[in-house]
Amino acid sequence: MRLYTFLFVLIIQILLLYPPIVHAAEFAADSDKDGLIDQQETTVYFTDPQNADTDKDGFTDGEEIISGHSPHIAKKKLHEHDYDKDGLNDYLEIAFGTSIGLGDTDGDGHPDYDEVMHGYNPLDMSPLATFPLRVEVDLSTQTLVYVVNEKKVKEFPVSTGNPQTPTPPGTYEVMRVVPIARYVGPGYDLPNVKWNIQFRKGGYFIHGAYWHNDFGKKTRSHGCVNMRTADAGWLYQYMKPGIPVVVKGTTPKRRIVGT
Ligand SMILES: [Ca+2]
Ligand SMILES: [Ca+2]
Ligand SMILES: [Ca+2]
Ligand SMILES: [Ca+2]
Repeated sequence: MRLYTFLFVLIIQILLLYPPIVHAAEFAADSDKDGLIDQQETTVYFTDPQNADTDKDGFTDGEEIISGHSPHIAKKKLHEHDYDKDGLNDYLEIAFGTSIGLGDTDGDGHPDYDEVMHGYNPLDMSPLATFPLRVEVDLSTQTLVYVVNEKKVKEFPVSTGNPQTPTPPGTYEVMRVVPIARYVGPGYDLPNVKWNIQFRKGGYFIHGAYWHNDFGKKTRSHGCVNMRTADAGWLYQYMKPGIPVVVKGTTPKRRIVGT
């Protein structure tokens, strides 16, 4: 019996040391020779592993992924297409390593989109696996971007402080969030202002602005960062004290930016 046990253990050990080569080959197989292995095609890109040019546009699936184009729709770039319609475009899905064909890649019940926007790792079921979040306001371009794990996931047009009352550049963090506020000052009284995110002492907020539509075009404020109310509402749901807010660039001398 001992000899049999010894032989059995020996065989198991040999198998563990030298797993059948066919497994490695199968794992790395690229049946249609388009540069994407079969497993990637079926679980990540949702392309046809037996057809090198899934969308029949003359470019192989591998060429399209490398050059930032959708392998599913001709003439569309990855960031212009959301194959699984989960809110994360295909470019961001690949950047975060999620499947472009599954809305909940790690199967934890939380959609990829929600996990990424709240700063949770969509490939890790642990609630402790988090990403750094940041808001960046660019005075020069009058834009605000939301950055998750060093990737720009959303961009919005904004109106920052006018040259005589500029939004001060610097690195701040969210101090508090207030759903509805009233702003009163010399010559203005603005009630029912929604989605207020304070980032600097002295009354500096990011907030919705219902009294103009110059976002991305003109500076407008006394130092706050104005957004469309809907855009501010989107950002507000992910904001909490401590999230960095970086204000960079230069306030345009003329009030008109772009067109
Ligand atoms: Ca392939
Ligand atoms: Ca193609
Ligand atoms: Ca998607
Ligand atoms: Ca998930």
